[in-house]
Amino acid sequence: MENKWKRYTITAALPYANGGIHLGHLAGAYLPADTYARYRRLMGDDILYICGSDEHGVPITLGARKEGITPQQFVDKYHSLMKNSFAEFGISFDIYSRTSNKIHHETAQQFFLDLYNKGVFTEETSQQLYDEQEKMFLADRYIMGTCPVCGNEKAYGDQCEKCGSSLSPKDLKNPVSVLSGNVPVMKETKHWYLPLQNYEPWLREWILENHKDDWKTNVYGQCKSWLDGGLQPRAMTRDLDWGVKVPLPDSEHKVLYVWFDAPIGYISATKELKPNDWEKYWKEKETRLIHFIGKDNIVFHCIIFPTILHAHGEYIVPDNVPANEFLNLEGEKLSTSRNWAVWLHDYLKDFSGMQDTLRYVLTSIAPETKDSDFTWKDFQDRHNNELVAILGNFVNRTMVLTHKFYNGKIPAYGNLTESDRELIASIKVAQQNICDSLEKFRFREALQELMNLARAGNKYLTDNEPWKIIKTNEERCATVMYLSIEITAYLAQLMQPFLPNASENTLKMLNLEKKNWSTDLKGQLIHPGHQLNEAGLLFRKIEDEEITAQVEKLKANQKQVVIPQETSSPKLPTSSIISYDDFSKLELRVGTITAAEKVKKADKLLQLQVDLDTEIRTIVSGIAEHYAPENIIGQQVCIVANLAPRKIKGIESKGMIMMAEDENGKLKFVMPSEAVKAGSKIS
Ligand code: B3M
Ligand code: ZN
Repeated sequence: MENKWKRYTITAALPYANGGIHLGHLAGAYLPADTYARYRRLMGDDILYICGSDEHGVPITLGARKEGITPQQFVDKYHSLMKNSFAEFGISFDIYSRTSNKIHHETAQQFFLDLYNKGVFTEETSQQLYDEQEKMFLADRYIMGTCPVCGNEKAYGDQCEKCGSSLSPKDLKNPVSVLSGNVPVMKETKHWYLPLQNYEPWLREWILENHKDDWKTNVYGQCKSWLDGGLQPRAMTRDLDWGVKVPLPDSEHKVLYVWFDAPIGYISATKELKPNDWEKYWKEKETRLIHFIGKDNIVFHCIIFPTILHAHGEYIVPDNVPANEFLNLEGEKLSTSRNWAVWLHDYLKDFSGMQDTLRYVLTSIAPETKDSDFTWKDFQDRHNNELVAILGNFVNRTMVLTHKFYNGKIPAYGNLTESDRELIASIKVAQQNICDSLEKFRFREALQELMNLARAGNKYLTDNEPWKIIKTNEERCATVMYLSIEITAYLAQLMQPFLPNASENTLKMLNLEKKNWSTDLKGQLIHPGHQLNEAGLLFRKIEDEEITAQVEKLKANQKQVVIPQETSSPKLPTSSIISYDDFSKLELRVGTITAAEKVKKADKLLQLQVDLDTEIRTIVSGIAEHYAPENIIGQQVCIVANLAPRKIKGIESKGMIMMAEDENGKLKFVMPSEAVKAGSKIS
């Protein structure tokens, strides 16, 4: 196939430096981008794979505030955590930079000035939400309220995570400040806006006409509904102190909007890597720009950033944005705030040396067209039943038999049968299909093709039984073994973008070098007389205990976040104030006590049954000195319903009864002023 592109600029979304990298991130952007980048390198293309930490924006300042450290300390910590996990996992970035770098601040400011000088922005003074207690404007995630589109009560000022709508703070109903919990007031302020509506005709032609057939339907569909919904001017500056300063007079407490500066981070990282010839990766028409992202970033990479690039005039725009849907975990939405996530740095500790397994599983279940689900059981099954039993087994059987029969020296082959020729043809077909699928960003399909080749190899060995015919037909046996090694050699080469470590290990066993796919991956890779190295196992089995431990860890760690931790640094000024976000984690409900009895060998404890309408809960409570069990049947109480279960005197207690203490130290039930239905929510 003729390739019209001279070079490739491949980017993966810059992750916020406010936590680690989890499996959802990997499956969404970094792994497909890595597989693609590796593929392009194998094709001999000139490529750059660019990434780095996104260190500005409200998620960062809120996170720093929560941990009681400065934003810079905060991003330093998470930038190195993420950078290290990516490196250890083997993501092959050409650069992993960060947006707090000087070169980035300068690049983003210059970009802003270029647009400003061209008269691209409109300047507007308007009323914005302001927190009087905190003395600050409430941009983006500093504000929460009800989503005007879907009614989600916990939508942020920039986006509703439930329905994906992009919002501005003023769209929210019942807005409250995340910092103080107060209802904000309106205050006047000046900002610079990108008049997106003026670029609508260009966007329509560029996306809806030119990319109708090559963009993924999920991406195209989101863009279309944005465009059909009508574009609005969008502020490119914010009243904040953390970020890239607005490079204009009288803008002391103003910074660039994080979604203005972050994508420019791709450009500054390229500059950092290639100070002398970065421009050709961003300004030449023959360069193909591809953004790998998750679906929540589509509008920014398909509408806003391209408009910025286009408005500037010197830059190319993305040729494709193969965004993925979301990865769920054990049937539930991944959530960093609930710590419902598998962290890459934990995985690397627990499954040391097993990077390829995670690559394999995440590619097999990649959320390419719809959300998909990662479960530990499925992880184990795919590893044991596919990587070990199909790929590893085939490579191992072939290596071991060749050593056994021929001391590892490739035998000369005899006449080829019809089935031999079919097998050889299937190698070519697999290679072609893998390339075709990768060109279309269909990584699942490409990996399937690779595994089908391993399956064909296994079947070939099983059908031909070289371990039997070695005694009866030496020539035939030699042909079968020769072809099996030839398939192994192709597998080793074709594995490279998907399973780089297994590929390297197999090539080592085969005593072969990596090959360029476009020029050298044809004809015979193995020749009679070639000497193999020692055989080794590609993959070990994953035991049930390892999987049970992971599931338990996931559940246990989730609890830790829910239980308020008494140890959280009392010195810090913010420790006594919790955010609305923290408060909203509590599930408080009214219940009715339906049974109560003393707990044996415990003077202070009562075991209660509490009706919550949808269920009867067992709760152990330290109130035996304050209430007699027979007097509290029918009593309405308030409970913390989502407290992690705890075993108390052998009884599993699921929740906590809220009590008020009077001046004599007596405990009294907290209850609604009038009876309400059991199970009613308290907010
Ligand atoms: N940091 C959002 C995210 O991590 C944002 C991506 C920036 S890409 C330029 O989802
Ligand atoms: Zn919504």
